[in-house]
Amino acid sequence: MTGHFTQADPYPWPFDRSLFPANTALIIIDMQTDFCGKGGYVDAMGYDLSLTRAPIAPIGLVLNAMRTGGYHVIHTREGHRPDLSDLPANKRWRSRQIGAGIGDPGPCGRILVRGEPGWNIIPELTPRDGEPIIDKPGKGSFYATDLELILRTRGIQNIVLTGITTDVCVHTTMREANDRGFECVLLEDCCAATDRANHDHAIRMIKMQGGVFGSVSNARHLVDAL
Ligand code: C5J
Repeated sequence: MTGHFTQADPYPWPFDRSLFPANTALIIIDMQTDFCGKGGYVDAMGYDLSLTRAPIAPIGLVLNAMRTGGYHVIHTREGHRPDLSDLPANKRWRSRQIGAGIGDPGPCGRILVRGEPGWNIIPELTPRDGEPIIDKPGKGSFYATDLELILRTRGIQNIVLTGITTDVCVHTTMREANDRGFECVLLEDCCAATDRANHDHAIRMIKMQGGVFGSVSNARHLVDAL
């Protein structure tokens, strides 16, 4: 086999074996205190933080390798304006049903509000100068953001997806990217859900139909390929 690619399932990725720094971006989704830190949104909902913290170290390995190799690195943060003008009423209502009202005060400040301590990206994965940070009000990283403009302007075709949560923001972003013609791989040990079975099912969904949303790999395979 020739070209540049990583081992992945159900097909070696990317499909055209064009894995190069200029056309490939690592996207790290929502590695914020609200999703994996004590006192944040996920903690307030009562979910197991050890699940959403598990990808921190593997993402760190991939981030280091991709920075060293000169690949594009992009971070995202889920959060809302302090006046909550971009927070749909149903999203707020649902979050309050589970005791973690978005916009309400908590141990890490107002939950999922821009500028609050809980909204920050965790120190282990702090963005570097020059790495774009996409602030998004929704689950997908394309909706109501300039992510697509940044990717197209930079000539990026291949996207390596990491972050939390596998079944919500990562999956939504992968689907949005796939529909726009981007070639995606999800690194399974660099993602996690608030429920292990949901993570596993989300991975399984990607692999259907010959890779309906792309392919699935892991940190070791990707780092070996770079
Ligand atoms: C969720 C996310 N799960 N980052 N957000 O509400 O996946």
